[in-house]
Amino acid sequence: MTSQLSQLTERPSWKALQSHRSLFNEKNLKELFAQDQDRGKKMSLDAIGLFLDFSKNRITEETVQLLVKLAEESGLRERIDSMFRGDKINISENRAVLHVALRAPKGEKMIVDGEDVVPKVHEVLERMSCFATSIRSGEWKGYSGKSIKNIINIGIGGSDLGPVMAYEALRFYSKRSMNFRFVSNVDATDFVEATRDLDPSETLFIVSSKTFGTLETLTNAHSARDWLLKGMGGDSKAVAKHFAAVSTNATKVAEFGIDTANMFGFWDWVGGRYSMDSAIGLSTMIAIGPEHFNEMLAGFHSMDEHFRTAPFEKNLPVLLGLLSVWYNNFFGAQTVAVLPYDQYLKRFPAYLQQLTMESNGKHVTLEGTAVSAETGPIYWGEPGTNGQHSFYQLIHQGTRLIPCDFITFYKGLNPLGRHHDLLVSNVFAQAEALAFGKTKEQVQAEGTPETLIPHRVFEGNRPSNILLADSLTPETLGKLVALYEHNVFTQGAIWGIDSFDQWGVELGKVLAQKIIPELENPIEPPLQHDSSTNNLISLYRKNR
Ligand code: G6Q
Repeated sequence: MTSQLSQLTERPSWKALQSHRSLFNEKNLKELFAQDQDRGKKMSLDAIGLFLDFSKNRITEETVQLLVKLAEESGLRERIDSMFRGDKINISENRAVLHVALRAPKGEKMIVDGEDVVPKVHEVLERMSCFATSIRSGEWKGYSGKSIKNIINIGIGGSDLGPVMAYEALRFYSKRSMNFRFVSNVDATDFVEATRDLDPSETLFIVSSKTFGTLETLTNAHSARDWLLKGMGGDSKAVAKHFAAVSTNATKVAEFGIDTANMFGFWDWVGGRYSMDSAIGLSTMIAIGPEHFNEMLAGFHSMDEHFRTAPFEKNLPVLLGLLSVWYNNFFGAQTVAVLPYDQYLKRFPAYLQQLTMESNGKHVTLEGTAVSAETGPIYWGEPGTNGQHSFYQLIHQGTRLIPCDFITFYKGLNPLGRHHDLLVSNVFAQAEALAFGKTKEQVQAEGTPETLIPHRVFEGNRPSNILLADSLTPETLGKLVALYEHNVFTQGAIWGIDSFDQWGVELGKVLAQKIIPELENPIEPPLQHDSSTNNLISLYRKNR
């Protein structure tokens, strides 16, 4: 399918967009708004309980039409259908990409290699549900007969960022009598700080690793076992009551000594960074309970259905993806800031960093040839209003173009005096300031001394999207995550890359395996790296 496509930059819509782009050298957002009094309402979209105002973008209706045409000429429709059909669209790993099956309701069919995978998904969900319920109710006892109060998820990358983000995002719904912690880094500090005040007899570790072969996770899991056994009198039978595993690799789980009755599986068609709604979400389910977890899955599913069925010009993830392509490829913007105005979403930008950059940080097309345009923009952000007092300066008055996604809610989960109105007023004010700025004349009229005027001018014309939802529920979180998953998919489809592999993380891993014995060897090893690496290894050996 993709091989029949012409090269990206040769597509008629790409060329049309290139010439259309020059319109925005003359017209800024202020003028575009002046031209059409209804622009704010017209350029917004209300779908499945999310409201997107995309009017403050450097676009006209024609831009949207051309971008949609680009999506069509890039085969986006076919790629969406292909993903939902279970085709092996992760070509470099020869795998289907079917995270959408993780949230398919019972009875729906999704086929991988001729097999309907939905029943398997629900079987695992039911087992997770029973396990989570027995932990939450106190029925599950640790080895010394005490109930579990502390859950520690050990995992890294896709087996960590989703669970941490979801726990923080849904903390409002979590069982407050329990503690939830997350250990990912191979730096011992992570493990030591997470466990220092905990009683092993009340602690359950969930070792989350798709492969069960990841250096960081296995190192932390071994330290966890040592810590547990030390605290429980050294009886290795304690492991069965204090360890669960989430993995695709039962053999390795058993080798580690975890009872496979406490193992929850998933499948190779779930990418790590697309797995927070699989068994990798076990800590989330224990925190918020199976019912809320199911609501989250329903949220994911409604976004999947919207993505699969809505026409591109009314499709939230498609629109967001196309806007990213627009700035990335036609304005040279290198980043996208994601700015959630909700403290519970404080780890959402970190989660999105992996989702977006591991997916679309690619330099070759599906055919293995160099991509003809820039790919994956850098995603970053912090929750509002904190960012306003640090890096927003650069967004408002710096020399770079940084499109922003603001996310906020009509209702805060912790109503307290005027807080929520103040919070939301800041979202609207920031987007307004970015778009319309402040002219020299306005600054002058304020009586500003002549020499300070240039410093106080805001050029404006800085684009942003505003996403609004009712409140941060599990269902809304599911919708938001799926929104960005499919946004990433859309961008990847335009560039014609494999958004589902991650070969870029391999080289460093391999080199570290060579360096580990060179650091640990009691006898000075012969070093055959470059002169910098050799010197650093020698220095470390001398000074550690
Ligand atoms: C995600 C990546 C990566 C992965 C981690 C952990 O898409 O594949 O971040 O999740 O390397 O891998 P394991 O779950 O196999 O330990």
